[in-house]
Amino acid sequence: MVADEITQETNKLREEIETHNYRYYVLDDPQVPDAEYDRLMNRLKEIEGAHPELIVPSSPTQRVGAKPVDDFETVKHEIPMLSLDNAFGEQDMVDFEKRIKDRLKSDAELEFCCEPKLDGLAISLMYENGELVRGATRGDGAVGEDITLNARTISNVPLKLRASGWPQLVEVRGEVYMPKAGFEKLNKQQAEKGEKLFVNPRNAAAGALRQKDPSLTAKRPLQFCCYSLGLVQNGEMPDTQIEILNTFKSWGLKTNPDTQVVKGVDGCLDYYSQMEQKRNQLDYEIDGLVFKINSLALQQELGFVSRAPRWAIAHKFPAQEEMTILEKVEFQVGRTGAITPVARLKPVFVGGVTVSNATLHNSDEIARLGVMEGDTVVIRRAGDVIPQIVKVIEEKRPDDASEIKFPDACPVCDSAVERVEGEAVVRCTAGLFCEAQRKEGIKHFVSRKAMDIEGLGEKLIDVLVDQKLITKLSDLYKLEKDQLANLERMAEKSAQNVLDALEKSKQTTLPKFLYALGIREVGEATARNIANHFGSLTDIANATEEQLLQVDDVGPVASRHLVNFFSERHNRDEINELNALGIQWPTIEVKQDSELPLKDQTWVVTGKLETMGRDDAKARLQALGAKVAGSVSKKTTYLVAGPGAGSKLTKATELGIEVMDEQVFLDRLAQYEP
Ligand code: I6G
Repeated sequence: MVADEITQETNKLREEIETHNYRYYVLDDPQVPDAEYDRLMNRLKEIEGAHPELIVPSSPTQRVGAKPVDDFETVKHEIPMLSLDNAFGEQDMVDFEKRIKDRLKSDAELEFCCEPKLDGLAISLMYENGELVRGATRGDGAVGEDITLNARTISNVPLKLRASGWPQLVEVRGEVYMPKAGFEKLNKQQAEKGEKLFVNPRNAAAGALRQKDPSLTAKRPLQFCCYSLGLVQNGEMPDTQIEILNTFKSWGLKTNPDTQVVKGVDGCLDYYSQMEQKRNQLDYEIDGLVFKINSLALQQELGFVSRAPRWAIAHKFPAQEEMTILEKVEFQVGRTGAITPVARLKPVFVGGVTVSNATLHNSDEIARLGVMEGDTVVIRRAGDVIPQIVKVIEEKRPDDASEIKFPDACPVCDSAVERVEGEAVVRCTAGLFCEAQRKEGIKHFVSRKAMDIEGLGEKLIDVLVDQKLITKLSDLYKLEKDQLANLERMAEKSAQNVLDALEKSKQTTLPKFLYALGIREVGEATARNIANHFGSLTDIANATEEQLLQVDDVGPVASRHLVNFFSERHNRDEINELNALGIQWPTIEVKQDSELPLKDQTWVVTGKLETMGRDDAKARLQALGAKVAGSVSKKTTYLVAGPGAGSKLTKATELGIEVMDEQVFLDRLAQYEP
């Protein structure tokens, strides 16, 4: 190839890669599969390898590669990076609006630009003639640290701005953060390597950004989202906050898709309610919302007080981390015999609720935290997740703190416990002879997604097992009305309701029955896939590990548990007994992939679903032959949108794609599912 052609191909590759980055990170609408992106990147690396003279700092290959630094240089912020005042409730917001109106001596309606407040670290990015020339931390607001090399490794930070019209020098400010999924993956890797876990995504992001070796920062899943303008030289910018954000977006910088302009404090409070609902579905953590006067002219008129603007406020959500005392640790035995330590805490208000228990997972977690009974601990409750202990405040340890000893026998049945090589879990070895496992197994069997036996609540099951009225699943169907009616807090009517529910549950489906058996690693979606693949319980029970591995979603561990379960004589006898008592289901007609009803369709699921998790929805669609994609495009056939749906819903509406709510989705599934 002649030199000119090589230069042309290099430029074309860079442009294509940047466009894909923009579509992926800014528009949330990838155009090509990852493999194609990798192909372009590899080709560019190949050319640059052969022609190093063509390498420029803004090439997408040049994000990583710089050598570690000894120390970060300091950077003086020409315009200080201020902090925001906080509002902790409605009254604070009302007062905020009033202060503004008083200061402006006007009662005219105000327009606010509202954005989520990401829980990360503020940084500044300086672009000169459209090229990234400097990245800096906020530091104390006046002086920060030069983290240019690390900022360059963040995949959605443009090394070169898109479009045109940028001022000769423009400073973009925003937040570096670690998305929840990336944080969880990182902590899993840390645990596998036996290294220290990060307390929360913010700490993980802070650690990553301050690495002296940029190649380490590059390995961390950091993202950047911009929210304000700093220094501008030789150029014009729009005169409202929202237009500035839109301009940033057109330059290829990520802005928050949930940004809105609202009127007055009532609009701000509505936005707060909306985002409060949506908060747990976001794939990043936010600790509140930021409200800014939209007009820059009014912002200027309002000015600053000490170190915060008068025209902006952060309306904080209730704290997700709090300190409390771990009073004692108790051990619970689950359905599979796993013994879980549960921390009993001095009640503490965190993340909007009072928390008095937290999981400690297993003995490794206790060792990792170095926690003792009596310790002061930091509790974290993020979203609907079970509260966790993230840290021990060792300085506050009392003299009488006591070591947490893992039991060497089952706390319920006193049988031996075992710890399987390579697993962190300690299990009771007694199986269904252990009362706790029996109770949990029965509770699982009757649960809504399994046999769905209404009226047989957890307390009633505890009593039935304690009084030896049931020892195995089939005993449920042999219960008599008198036995039930004579129990405490039961009467004729409630006893009859339980019997009716038991009778009704006898007509079930194969996926539900298989799930109800409570085989380890066989969740609802897996059970459904196995049932659809084999069609009958006899075929499932006779399948080998290799045959089970053919099923979507079934790995070696699940297939081993399935084979073990069905090779136990007492399990087969119990199933026969349940069938003899009238439990039945229709056989499923096994379909080839090409016969599946949703083949050739692409679905996207967004927002919160009431009756199932998004993973379940995905598995159910896949079992019917549909492809399930992560983003909406022209190829999308249907979008299922639950409450809190955001940009995907907007996009689907724009593209004229059929959108259905959860009820319509369930009806649609019911048409096809066995
Ligand atoms: O810390 C901040 C988070 C989010 C901000 C901020 C923001 O806007 C969405 N905006 C400003 C102006 C400042 N801090 C100082």
